[in-house]
Amino acid sequence: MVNVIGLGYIGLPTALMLATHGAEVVGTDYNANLVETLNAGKTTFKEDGLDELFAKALNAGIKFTTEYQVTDTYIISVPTPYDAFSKKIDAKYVVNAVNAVLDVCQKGATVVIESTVSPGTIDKFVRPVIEQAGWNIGTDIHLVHAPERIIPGNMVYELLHNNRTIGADEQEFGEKIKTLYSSFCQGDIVVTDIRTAEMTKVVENTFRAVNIAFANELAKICRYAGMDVYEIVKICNMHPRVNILQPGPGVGGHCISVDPWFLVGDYPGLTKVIGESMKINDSMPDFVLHRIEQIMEQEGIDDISRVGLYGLTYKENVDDCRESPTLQLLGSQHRHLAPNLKSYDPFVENDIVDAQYHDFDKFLQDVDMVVIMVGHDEIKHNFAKLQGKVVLDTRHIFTQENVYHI
Ligand code: SAJ
Repeated sequence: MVNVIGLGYIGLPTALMLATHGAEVVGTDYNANLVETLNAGKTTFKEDGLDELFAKALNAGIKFTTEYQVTDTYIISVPTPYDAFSKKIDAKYVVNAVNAVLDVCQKGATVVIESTVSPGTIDKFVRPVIEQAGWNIGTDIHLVHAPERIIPGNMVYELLHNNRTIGADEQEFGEKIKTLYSSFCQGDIVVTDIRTAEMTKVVENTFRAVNIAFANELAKICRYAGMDVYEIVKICNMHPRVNILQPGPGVGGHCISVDPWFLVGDYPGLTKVIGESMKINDSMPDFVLHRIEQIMEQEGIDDISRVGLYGLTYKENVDDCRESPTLQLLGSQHRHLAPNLKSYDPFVENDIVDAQYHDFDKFLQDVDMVVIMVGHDEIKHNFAKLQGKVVLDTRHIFTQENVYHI
């Protein structure tokens, strides 16, 4: 039996995949409300194909509980936030989960850490906890790190098709966990050591963050110099060895806006490019705010409460608002410039900010200018509804003459 600890964005789909591919799975989460919701037959977030997978997993016998199970294989998939000041990882959820596993597990158990951790976290925080509890790593407990790589919005597909990395102290146990993931994963699975697995995961997200920062910096240069950044990126990307990502209103989510800071926190003197890239991405919501002011002046709009932000999530077609550029913009220190901005998001049912709308048409009625912060399909297919509005499209979905861009 596999006990998956942490039933969030990564743990839940992973548990469901294992359960629908032959493993006996129990999912454990300390959040009793979440467990209750799952036991009531409902999923806790929206994701293509997740409800169908959930139904199949229930049929296959998956169980959800707040209790840790007595078994030989644990997959820990709990959050790894970072300290906003020191930029270092806060490993407390991982450490607590490992401690709770040690309270119940059998000798010889394999503990897989699936949470993203900064390079060295397992050496620094996990091994000491196990050793202090009197367990011998390598005989009593086998440690494995299997970081996920799936992209929110396409998780179910990517769980099945992405290549994976597994880091283990002992090849034999790396291969054992490779076999477990191979039950559903059709991609290649590389087995390496734990520090390499930790580092590759963070490097992958850092690569994307730096590339987006490069695109964002180009957007600033092009705005200053009166050039079209999208045309320039498009043409450059026709070169066989150039692949620049898209500029945008900032970087959100719990991965690309977080993981690179782990490297900056641990190697402050060695991370010039990475640190500056993160600052550029973090500066984009304010850049959008200033762009709004410019356009308002140009268009003769003098009431900021007639400006509405479309999209509160961190990217298109997901309901996740963590670190979202829109929330960064609304929380900006320059917010006094824009105290009454309205907002709307079809994926966000709860009220999370002031002046938030839940009806697209009502939102449009109450604004003269729409700032597209997120390219949800809803807006992509509804350009006609924006007729008569001033539009600032930070995602470059619309290329019509009268649409403004960042
Ligand atoms: N963004 C841009 N321009 C782009 C692409 C993205 O501004 O060209 C913005 C998005 O709008 C969003 C943010 O960046 O705000 C991050 O979105 P994303 O789609 O690039 O990535 P995430 O955070 O949803 O998922 C990433 C993925 N990592 C990589 O592609 C290297 C995913 O594979 C990881 O599993 C995930 O992080 C994770 O959990 O670490």
